[in-house]
Amino acid sequence: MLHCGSFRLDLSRPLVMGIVNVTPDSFSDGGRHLLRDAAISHAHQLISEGADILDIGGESTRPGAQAVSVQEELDRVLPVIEGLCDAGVPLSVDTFKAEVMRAAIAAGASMVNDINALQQPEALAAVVASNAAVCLMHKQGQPQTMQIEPEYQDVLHEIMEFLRSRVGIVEAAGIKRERIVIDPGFGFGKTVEHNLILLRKLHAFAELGVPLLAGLSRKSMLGKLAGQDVENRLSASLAAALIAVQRGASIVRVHDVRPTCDALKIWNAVNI
Ligand code: 7PJ
Repeated sequence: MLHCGSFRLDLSRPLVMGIVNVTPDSFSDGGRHLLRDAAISHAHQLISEGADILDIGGESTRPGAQAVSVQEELDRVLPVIEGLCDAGVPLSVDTFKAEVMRAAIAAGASMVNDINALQQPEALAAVVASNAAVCLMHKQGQPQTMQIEPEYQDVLHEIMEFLRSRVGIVEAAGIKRERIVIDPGFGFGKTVEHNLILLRKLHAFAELGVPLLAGLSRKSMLGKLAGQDVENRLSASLAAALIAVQRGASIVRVHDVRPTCDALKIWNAVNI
């Protein structure tokens, strides 16, 4: 069971986290209200398609993406969280900024998805002071430059040890294990080969004793492997999600909720 605010999520079956981007580049830039309304209606759509959790983000962290200010990020995500806080599924806020975490939790978010793994002391304090769950993700470098020349001696070992250390620190700070999820951070300062090693050896992360989240949906490694641009990566994304689940992922973070839920129904039926 994952303790996620007032929710208790049963992880005996893989869960689907649906991605809700509240960024103007994802929609035609029609202003603040249109952005909010589009995000909320997209979120309701994902819930109807079977999303178990929604991950709401106001700043793109894709390779090379532009940074946004705290105020801009708050202006984007808070109205969406407020609009969805009674939607019946736990809301995760995808942010590395402590101010955004605090405000999002106060507005009803019950999970923090931090690509920076709560390494900022104020971010750690913000989650400690709440009952929200947290996803601790590994990345190498910063989103603007992380894909330039990622380097590891032993990618699996380094990421396992980073996450082991973060789980220890976060637990010692007062966040109980039942609230912690880890994520190797596919594509965050990793070459295709690094990502493949991580996916191949994903089972190893079970040793850390906390649930694993995998985010592979539409990522460039899939584009490179399948020879598809970002609009045509559904099949590759479904294959990747199934492989991740088969190798121990408890949560998959995806754009395409309905197809992923359908694929997982087959997996579940075989794995009773
Ligand atoms: C991830 C994420 C991921 C977690 C993004 C994209 C890039 N959070 N946020 N794991 N990816 N926890 O979706 O292509 O893999 S943004």
